[in-house]
Amino acid sequence: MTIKIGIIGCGVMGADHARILLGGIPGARLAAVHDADPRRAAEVAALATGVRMVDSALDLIADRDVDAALIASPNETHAPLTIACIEAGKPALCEKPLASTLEGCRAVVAAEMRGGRRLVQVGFMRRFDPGYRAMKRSLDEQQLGRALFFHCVHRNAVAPHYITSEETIASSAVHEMDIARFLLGEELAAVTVTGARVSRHAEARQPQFLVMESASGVVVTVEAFVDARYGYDVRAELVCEEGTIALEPNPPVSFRRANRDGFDVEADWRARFAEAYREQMRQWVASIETVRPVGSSAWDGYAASAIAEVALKAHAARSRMAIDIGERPAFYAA
Ligand code: ISE
Repeated sequence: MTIKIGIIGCGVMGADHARILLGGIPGARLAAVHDADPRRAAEVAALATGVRMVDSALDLIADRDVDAALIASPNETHAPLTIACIEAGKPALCEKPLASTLEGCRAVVAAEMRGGRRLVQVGFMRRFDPGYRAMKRSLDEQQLGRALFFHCVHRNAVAPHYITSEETIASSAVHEMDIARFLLGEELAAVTVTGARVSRHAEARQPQFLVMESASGVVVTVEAFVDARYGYDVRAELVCEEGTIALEPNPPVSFRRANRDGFDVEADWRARFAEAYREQMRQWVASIETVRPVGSSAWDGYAASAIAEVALKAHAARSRMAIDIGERPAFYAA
């Protein structure tokens, strides 16, 4: 059986997802696309034959020739479109964030539970990155003993002007909130946020430093900086009782030229996480066939946004804040 996928939103991420699908994902085919700007939709539709353009997002979800939807439209549309997929009984892979407000996240969770079927995956792609997965394996198998610290660096080289100090937390550091919950297999219980002085290259936003504490006492640190001038840079090191495990930079080749030895880095995250995005798509498609959900659930999407919201309060109040996202419903049991 071939799953016919419709993509809503043909901007940077939607177009990237389309290319991944067209590059060959077993059991799936790109069937339809929609974008509020028809020119962008046309550009993506033209990447292959047999990809239809559909006039509205809701029509795409209702389309009899679309089995599942990938939502990569603006953040404010994520919750209503994901709920429309749930009501149509169709699986949805929604880009992060699950919703632009916490109420929106809760509404998606409530709609999915009402429907009685897990249909939603949130696009926190790092859960499919080979490096993070190796860390997870070593933790789960207790190869290095229990975790003590999880140190993270998240530097973006390019960021549009609307990425403020707050967005640095809500849009960038939110990835570390999700991956920390995933790796540690437990909730985050408190957060403190300190801003560094602003970079001379971006005077309107402060680089942020977050210290989060897990329920069992692991300390998670995150440097979130959107104006690194040298390329996209994500690092992570897990410090355990009997050893450490760290992400290696992922390009498998290094160059020697002009008396220097090293590797190239890209300006944004798509190249760094290319394998994770591909694997996310592959496993999402496979999960539709097997009816076994993978990746971040709607509950995880809600959890990441709820933690980010507390971090924003801690940032404003300049004090440590407790995090309480509530009890995970049995419906979302791992
Ligand atoms: C995007 O989801 C990422 O993966 C980046 O690392 C992040 O910093 C950016 O703000 C996101 O939109």
